[in-house]
Amino acid sequence: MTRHLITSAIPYINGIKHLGNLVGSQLPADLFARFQRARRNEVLFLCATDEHGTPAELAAAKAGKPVAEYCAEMWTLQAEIAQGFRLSFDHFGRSSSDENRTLTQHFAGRLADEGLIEETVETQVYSIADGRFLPDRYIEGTCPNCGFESARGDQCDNCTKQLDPADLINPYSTISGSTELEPRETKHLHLKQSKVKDQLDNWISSKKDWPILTTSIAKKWLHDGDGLQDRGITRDLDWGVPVKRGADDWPGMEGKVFYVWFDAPIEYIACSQEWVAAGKGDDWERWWRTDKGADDVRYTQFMGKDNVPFHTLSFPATIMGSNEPWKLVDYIKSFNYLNYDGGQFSTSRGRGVFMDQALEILPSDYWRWWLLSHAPENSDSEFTWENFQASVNKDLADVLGNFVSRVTKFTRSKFSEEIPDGGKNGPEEESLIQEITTRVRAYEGYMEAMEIRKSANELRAIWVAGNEYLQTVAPWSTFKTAPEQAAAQIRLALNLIRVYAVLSAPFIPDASAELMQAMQTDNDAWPDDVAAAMTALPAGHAFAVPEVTFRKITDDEREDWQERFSGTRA
Ligand code: B3M
Ligand code: ZN
Repeated sequence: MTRHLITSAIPYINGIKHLGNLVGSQLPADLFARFQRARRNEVLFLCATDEHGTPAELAAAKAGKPVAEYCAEMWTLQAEIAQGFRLSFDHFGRSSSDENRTLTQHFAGRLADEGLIEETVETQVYSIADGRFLPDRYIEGTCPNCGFESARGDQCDNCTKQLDPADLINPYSTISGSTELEPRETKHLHLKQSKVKDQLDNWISSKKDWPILTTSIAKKWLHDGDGLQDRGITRDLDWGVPVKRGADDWPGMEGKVFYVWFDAPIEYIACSQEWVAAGKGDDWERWWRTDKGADDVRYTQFMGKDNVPFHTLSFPATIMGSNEPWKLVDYIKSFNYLNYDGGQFSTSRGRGVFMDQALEILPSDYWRWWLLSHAPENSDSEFTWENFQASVNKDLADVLGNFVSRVTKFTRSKFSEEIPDGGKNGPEEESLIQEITTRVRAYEGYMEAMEIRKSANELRAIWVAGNEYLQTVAPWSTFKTAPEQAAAQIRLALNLIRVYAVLSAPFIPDASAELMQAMQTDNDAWPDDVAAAMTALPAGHAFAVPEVTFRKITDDEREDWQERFSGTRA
């Protein structure tokens, strides 16, 4: 049994995420967690909200609420929507937790003790109109790297380069729009990432199996231009983790907070402490401390490509620099972007389908299937309503749904609502078992490797094999001349429904649960031996004909939704 620690990038608290966000981190992480649990491995799957920094402050100001109150409300909302999508986190934490505050201050203290923190008096952009400094998202301008016109002060959304507000060309305040900005001096802490550069470089070079998307981004920021830059890890903001050196005050840093990207990844660890505090687990150290057994843990992170620099460089620099036995990530699965109907999903412009809206129009399985089977792994991919309708109608309704419905209804009409006895497997049955065995082994391999599209393709092929078998042996015809043989065919097909439920559960958990219920079994054992799995439900075992497992999306609905989601969200 392997122990899997799995984290998804923690979504910013400011508002509800769109489907592009979902498919880039939380959803594939959930797929992997569910698969590992199904294989009977021990899993700790964590996610949280990222509550600090300018995104939270700006959104709270816009909502006219105190930021703490805004965050508490949005956490509840995000947790509900995550539940709606059946994201099976063992804990959904908050980066504003006491645990994260203490741990973040602890790391800063350790880094300072190791000589990796430099106190600098630096020049920051001050807005005269707003009467304050403008860190990160409080300032926008043209990206010096790619020319994108609304690059934020901390990162360019277009080319992913990490930026400093002072780098921006034609900068303006996002609070007031004012361009009346001036440089002013302020004291800050810098993390001397350059001192751990070689260690980071060796570590990343040793990860031969990582996706190219992950390593290429990491190597780029390690070696391009001036190489790895030291990073400012504090901000002139009110909201965030107060700057302290462990439990001690940090002279000269009063009234400042840590940069959101310093404390956010530390929340992965703090979240496991919150999980214990919530009474859901009793030992977080065996997941995170290599001196407490975490050497055996396999740690996988899921994230969109824009988050890769922080997870391959900044956070590992914190961990390595602390010189304490913390677990480092073993594998980083990163994603390209999902586009929306000829353009980009955009939170700021409200463009695309957002998680709450998606659940209002269709059950989560429909979205899970489409998003995962079209995950932007090797390149950006695009959501179109035509494609969504076609995939759902074909894969879910025509292939899987139709198989289940034909088999169960035929059995009920010609036999009874029990698995029929008599007959035995012939060459057609043996060849189906062989094909499914080959495909299940391939499916396991892809799932283990987090090759999501390939996994979905293989699962679809497993569903198709059942349909083709049914078409070939045609039990409805066999029944007329050789009812015993029809009984054997049907017994196999009914057992296949249970196998489908088990294999499909990581992708479509609700439908799988319905199928298990229809087959009146809680035997969710993985088909390690497919031939044996095909006899798990014996003759005489009762079942029920399930309600329509998947319905089709009509052309009218498609047109209606396309129209409804073409503009910007109110
Ligand atoms: N909140 C960015 C994002 O939601 C950021 C991820 C933090 S992961 C530690 O894409
Ligand atoms: Zn750029």
